[in-house]
Amino acid sequence: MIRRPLARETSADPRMLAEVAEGLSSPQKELSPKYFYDQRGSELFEEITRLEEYYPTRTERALLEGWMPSLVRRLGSRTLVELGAGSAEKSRVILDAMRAAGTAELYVPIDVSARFLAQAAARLRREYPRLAVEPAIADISEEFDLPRGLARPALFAFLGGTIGNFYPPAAIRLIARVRAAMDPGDRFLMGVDLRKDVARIEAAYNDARGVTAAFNRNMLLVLNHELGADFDPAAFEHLAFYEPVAHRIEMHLVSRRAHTVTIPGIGAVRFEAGESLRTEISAKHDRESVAQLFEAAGLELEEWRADPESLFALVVGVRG
Ligand code: AVJ
Repeated sequence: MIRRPLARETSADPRMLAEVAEGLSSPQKELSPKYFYDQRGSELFEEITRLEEYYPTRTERALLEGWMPSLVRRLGSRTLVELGAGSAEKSRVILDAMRAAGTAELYVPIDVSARFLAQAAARLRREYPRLAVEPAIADISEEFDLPRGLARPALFAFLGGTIGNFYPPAAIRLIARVRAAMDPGDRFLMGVDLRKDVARIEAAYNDARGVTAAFNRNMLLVLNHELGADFDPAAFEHLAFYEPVAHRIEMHLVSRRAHTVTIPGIGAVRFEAGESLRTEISAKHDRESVAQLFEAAGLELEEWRADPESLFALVVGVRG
């Protein structure tokens, strides 16, 4: 009898398969943090944002609420283009400010998850009946096209501190891609998590309830589901630590014992006892490091707003 392959063996995204194969064949095994975010992973991240230890989301939100009304009025922003929009929760703070200023015309949320985007767009169209909502599906960690023909001036936004997930060359490429889509009157608004007391940062990635640990292990379930891999999440321990030279949090999954994982299309992947798989970097910044990133991408750091404790900052860049 001819055995038909399981659907999941043939439906694996070939680019994901190639990227995972490469990441797992490196001496330091590594996978992209974009693989955290399936339905469950997005829910776990939402839960993280509400944790006592995880200060970035609420700090950024307060900064947006305090600053967007005056910033958007001054800029006269008619379009908001948001990279990695997700559920578009904090986008509302900016859209409300644009509406109050009487300039809100177009919102372009960009995200990988078509479902998330469609849901968010439908909700926003109901809430902002006079706003055009034109979602764009794109993986911002790859080459992607930014929309043209926007109502000007436009505000491009990349919030949450997610720029920290990119190694510097990729971060610069991403910002340079935004810069190439900007007119001289446009602005780039970015959220960055700041360098601070290491214990405070490490606590944000090692919460007492273990939500971040579950979020970290969820990546293995994503690989099982998407690629038909046979990862046992219980065979890995959550590890998150601050790396002070590169100024970043690193999240790893550490194999508790020597074992082998099988991934269709890749084969057997061996893990030694204590061997780690890096799942995320989250770089922390200061004014100087942001200015450097911007300059390398052809932008000038125009404005900087941090909270009173200097936990998190919103920065604005303009074409240099
Ligand atoms: C959404 C990428 C900004 O790096 O802090 C939260 C993701 N990882 N807890 C971050 C995350 C672990 C988060 N970003």
